[in-house]
Amino acid sequence: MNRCLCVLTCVVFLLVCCEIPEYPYFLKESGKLYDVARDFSSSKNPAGAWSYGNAASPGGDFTLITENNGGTDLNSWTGASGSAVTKNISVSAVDDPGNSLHWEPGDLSFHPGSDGTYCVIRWTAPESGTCEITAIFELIDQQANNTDVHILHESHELYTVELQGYMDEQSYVSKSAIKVARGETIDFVLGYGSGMSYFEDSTKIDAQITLN
Ligand SMILES: [Ca+2]
Repeated sequence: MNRCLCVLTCVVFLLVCCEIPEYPYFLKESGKLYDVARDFSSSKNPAGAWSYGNAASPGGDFTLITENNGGTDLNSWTGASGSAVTKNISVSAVDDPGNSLHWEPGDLSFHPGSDGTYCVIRWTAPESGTCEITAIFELIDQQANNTDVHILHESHELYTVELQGYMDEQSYVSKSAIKVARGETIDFVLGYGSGMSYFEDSTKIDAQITLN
């Protein structure tokens, strides 16, 4: 037996005989991906794991939005006090009539209500496991002032930030896997910010949850 073969045999023996407590993270089977924009439904709410609603505060009682405006380019679920969840479901870019807003195909935005009503995009765990979250928020109205953004696991706040002005973009990546039980929720929540005005508060959200 030559020297290389002998070394290889020893390595294989050690791998077989030694207990490896856990596979390295990158060798684990990847989980199921939930994407807030990709998974948008213009016909159902809830749709799969996602639902759109309102709350008086981050983590407050969730009221499901039931009205869809039927738009064929910009499609919105419209809730209390002017709150909305809107997606450009067309294959072309769309600008609002005042040309202060722009959605590329597939862009999803949400908007708070005039009286401080929060707009909530909710993910409900379809099964128990651990999840990882990535999210990017951006104020997309050229006249924007500010909005407050929150991410919650049940009533526990994972992240909060206030966006300030047009094109302010903030992101969140979970630092470690978050244990969730079936039926528990991850909420992406938008309020009208410290300026307490809901005008020009459209905020783009690009968020993914991976459930393992
Ligand atoms: Ca505002």
